Amino acid sequence: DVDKDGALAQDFVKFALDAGVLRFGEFKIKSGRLSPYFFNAGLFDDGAKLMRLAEFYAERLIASGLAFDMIFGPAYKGIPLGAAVAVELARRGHNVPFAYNRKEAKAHGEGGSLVGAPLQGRVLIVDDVMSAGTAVRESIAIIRNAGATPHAVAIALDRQEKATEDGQDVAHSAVQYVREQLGLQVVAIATLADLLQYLTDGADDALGVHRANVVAYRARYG
Ligand code: OMP
Repeated sequence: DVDKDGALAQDFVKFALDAGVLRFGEFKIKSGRLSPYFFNAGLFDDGAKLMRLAEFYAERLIASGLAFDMIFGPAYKGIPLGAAVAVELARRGHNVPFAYNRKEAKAHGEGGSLVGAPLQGRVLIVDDVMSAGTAVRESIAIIRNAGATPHAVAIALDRQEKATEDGQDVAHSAVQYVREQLGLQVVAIATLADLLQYLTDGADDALGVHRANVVAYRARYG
């Protein structure tokens, strides 16, 4: 349902802007690109915001009809996201196992770098943002090494940017690469196109001034 998806995406963009999660300015992002906007999921920083965020992911996931066996939240930001989404899905009658990783392997106690349910079956990665696709490739490697199947990725924002390989921009988008080359489904609450739509339709003139910068950025890296 394209209309319903579009409405959800517009609600989400508004929510992220109101929460200060989505901001305009000049930001150097992980790939080295200089971006006129940044999405900082760490600023979903109270219970109500996390609950609402999880509702958006759950809504999208259920509407997509995606089937999966468990959730993996990659350290660090994917951990609270994956946990919140697992709770919200369970509340809606879809209880699935949840796991996450540590960045540093622990030598004592339970040991290892994976925590929670054993990684097995079709794994849904829950993360914040996809830009050039580096973070998701790391999660895919962790899941494969554990003998499970990386099946899909749920993200809040798809920045719709070109992927990089060895630091070089390549022709395909990161999401295209993940879908077509790696065979994973990608479910995003909102995309850069949704953000641009919001900036175009918005009554708020203060936001309108950012539109040109975002359009220029998309022309270069989109
Ligand atoms: P890629 O690994 O290039 O796909 O970038 C995704 C990661 O970059 C995210 O998991 C974040 O750690 C970080 N990021 C953001 O959080 N928000 C943004 O708007 C942009 C980035 C980024 O650095 O590309």
